[in-house]
Amino acid sequence: MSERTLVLIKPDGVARGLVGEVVARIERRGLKLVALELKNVADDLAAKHYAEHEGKPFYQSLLDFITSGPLVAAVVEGPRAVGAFRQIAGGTDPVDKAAPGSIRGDFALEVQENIVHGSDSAESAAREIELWFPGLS
Ligand code: DAT
Ligand code: MG
Repeated sequence: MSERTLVLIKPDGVARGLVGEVVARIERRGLKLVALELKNVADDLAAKHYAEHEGKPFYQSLLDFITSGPLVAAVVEGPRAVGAFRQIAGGTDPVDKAAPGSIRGDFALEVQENIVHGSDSAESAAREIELWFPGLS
């Protein structure tokens, strides 16, 4: 059974020229792009996207980072797409949690500047896809 997930290539990934690299890894795994857009993110979209982290010490810094430059938002589809992309991305902390061979394990050193976002569940994916690509069929 196919599912969808929301992927962001965050401003650090775009600035470092890693869009093609990330897209290649998604496609190589067999996942399909069903939407893809380069965007400058408004404060209110950033706040809605990261609403679960409101009140945490890193929240404001996270919003400043995600709105700091263009990012790429994408909807990715395939069997177990949510888990498959989280696996490709690697754990949140690029050094302590992301394995070498994952996007974060190969390209990142800091927790905040960790290149990509992927939805963490089917429910989060549905919410995030509606936020970033309203009305996508
Ligand atoms: P993930 O992006 O792996 O789903 P998350 O949802 O827990 O991780 O956190 C969202 C983002 O917030 C994460 O990609 C980087 C940042 N972040 C998380 N924990 C952090 C921390 N302790 N210090 C600084 N930034 C953090
Ligand atoms: Mg998350």
